[in-house]
Amino acid sequence: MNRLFTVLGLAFLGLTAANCNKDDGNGGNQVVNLRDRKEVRDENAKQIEEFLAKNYLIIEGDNIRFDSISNPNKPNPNVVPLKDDKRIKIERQIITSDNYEYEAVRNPNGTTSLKFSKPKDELEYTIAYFIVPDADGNKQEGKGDYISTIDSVFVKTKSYSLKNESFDNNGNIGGYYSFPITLQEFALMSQGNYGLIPAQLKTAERQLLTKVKTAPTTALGENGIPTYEKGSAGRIIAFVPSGVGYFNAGYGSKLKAYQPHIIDMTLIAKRERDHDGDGILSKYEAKQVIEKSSELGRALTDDEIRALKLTIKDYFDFDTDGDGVPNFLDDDDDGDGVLTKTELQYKDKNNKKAYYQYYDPILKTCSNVFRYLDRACFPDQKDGEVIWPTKK
Ligand SMILES: [Ca+2]
Ligand SMILES: [Ca+2]
Ligand SMILES: [Ca+2]
Repeated sequence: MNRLFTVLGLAFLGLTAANCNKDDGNGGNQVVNLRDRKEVRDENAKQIEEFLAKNYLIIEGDNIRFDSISNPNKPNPNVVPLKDDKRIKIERQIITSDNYEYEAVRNPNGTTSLKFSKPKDELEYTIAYFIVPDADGNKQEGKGDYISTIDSVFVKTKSYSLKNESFDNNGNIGGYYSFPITLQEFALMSQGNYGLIPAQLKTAERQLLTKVKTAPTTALGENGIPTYEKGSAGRIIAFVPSGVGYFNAGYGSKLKAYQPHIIDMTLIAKRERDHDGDGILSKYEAKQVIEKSSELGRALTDDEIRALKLTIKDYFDFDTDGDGVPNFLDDDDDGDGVLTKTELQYKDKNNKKAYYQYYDPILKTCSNVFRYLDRACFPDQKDGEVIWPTKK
């Protein structure tokens, strides 16, 4: 039986961690009573459509903003509402919340694992968005790579209320965001090193980032600031209902509770993760990816993974041993007590430790299932050597 951490310090950590996943806004204002999510969603949908009909887009080089048609700061008779603006194409994407929350649980063997629970909000939300054009009218889709929903990202953000008031931005440089926390980050946090834990974007924000690509190359300039060719990073503006944004928390004095927000995001770079440190990149630890790779006998390319249209739910749903910890966060995927990393390991011809790739047919040691996913496939140990059974 797993039991919850009872050590006071660690319980506090768990709380802090869970709070990171919630709609806590951190604007410092009072969190108001919860309203019905569906009612708020429908109200927000109307507010966003109204915004698109009553506001217009101002492009001044890199500076993109909106203003009200009926009450503009600088009256201009030639403006068209956002919904009719030919310079952009407003598209819509239906999403559901991917706010998985976690708690730390102690295993019988004294180790700690993270138990995740499904998002409580299962409503579908429609997100209006557009890819931001540059000064020449070209869509800034990004010239680098698409991201997987579980990659960490380096993004420049600016957030606005529907009154066109900016309430948050992360500066000229951008910031590093990650979801969910990796086991290594969790360990750091448990030691009190919060400074090294990346921030999280709101659920709608991180899902919408999959619409654009990173800059093709980024270099670290002075002071560790990533530099990239102007216009080469993907840039997207999304209109976010509060249910998949700040919800009842709002943000500071400018974003009231239950109000939608607008986010302008520039996707600069991504970082692929191995959340559980088992030697398999998280992007591969989804059922559909493993199955296809098993069939082809090779790793899937990023394009092939993208074609599978995986959401973060697909990653959370893949739990081979059914212990509540998805494979991408589980360092022993089949729960046989042998770490996945050990199951991938072999000695090369120089007697050095080496690792098979996750799709290597040689890992079908006992059956047609890779041995790190087959609980019945268990090695012997002889004189400190791991000895695998031979296929029947
Ligand atoms: Ca992994
Ligand atoms: Ca794993
Ligand atoms: Ca195992």
